[in-house]
Amino acid sequence: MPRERRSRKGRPRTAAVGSGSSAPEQFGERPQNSCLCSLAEVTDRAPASLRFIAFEGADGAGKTTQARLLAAHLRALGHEVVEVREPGGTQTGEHVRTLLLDGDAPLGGRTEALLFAAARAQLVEDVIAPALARGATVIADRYVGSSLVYQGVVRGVGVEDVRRINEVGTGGLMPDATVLLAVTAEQAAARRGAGAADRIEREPIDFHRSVIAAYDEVLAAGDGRLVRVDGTGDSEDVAARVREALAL
Ligand code: T5A
Repeated sequence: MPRERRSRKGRPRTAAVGSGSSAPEQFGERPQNSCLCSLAEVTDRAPASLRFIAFEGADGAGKTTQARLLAAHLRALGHEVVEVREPGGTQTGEHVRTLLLDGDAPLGGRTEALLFAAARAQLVEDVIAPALARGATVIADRYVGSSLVYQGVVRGVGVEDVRRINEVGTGGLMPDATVLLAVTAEQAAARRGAGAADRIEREPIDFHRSVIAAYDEVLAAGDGRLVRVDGTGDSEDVAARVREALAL
């Protein structure tokens, strides 16, 4: 199926989701198994407390699609929903996105980490924190988990350093739930197709395999409340799994 990359990625996404969000120390640890698990297995909080939800996964895992489907579901239930995507979502963030993904200038791993965190800091200040403060629900297409995985592990900057940078950038604001869409690197590449690829999407397949392996390690270690959902199959089937896993 042909992809509409420009329309999908070309606009800042800050449409109006319901507010609670949590500092990292509030999160419980995920069980040690790596099978699909429901939120009920990792938290005793009621679904009503899910005000900040992040989608994570490989490039092409289906995050954007699922973020939109979940936002539509919550809006149909009467919630105000704010969708954000990273990097970007603010004027400054979109400039940083261009530098990170479309530029030709060499970028080291630490530079990448700092730039992603800078874009995120602006997004938290301008969009996410105000939305949560007024009671909206925020659905993020990538958040801190992406930096921990891509820069912390795969680029070799170190998870703890990247975590510290992001604690400064976000003021410790972390999602109530992080949905990890599980697909293989080959499935994600097939979904991305042969269209225009950004600087990171052009990395070889081994890079994307490392990303997937790192997600399992890093997010399972307790960075946010993790819900791992099978991302394969039809988008509507995946959306139903996401809602079931979040009890929404
Ligand atoms: N990055 C980002 C970092 O290194 N550190 C960070 O801190 C952050 C925030 C962002 C890049 O920056 C990196 C990671 C990324 O490389 P991006 O383009 O904004 O780049 O983000 P991607 O995650 O790469 O976005 P993609 O759009 O490529 O992937 P998605 O959002 O996972 O997938 P989606 O929903 O756009 O779907 C991709 C295609 O598959 C189809 C869709 O229609 C679309 O064509 N599709 C399906 N097809 C079949 N079955 C399904 N179930 C499908 N779901 C979607």
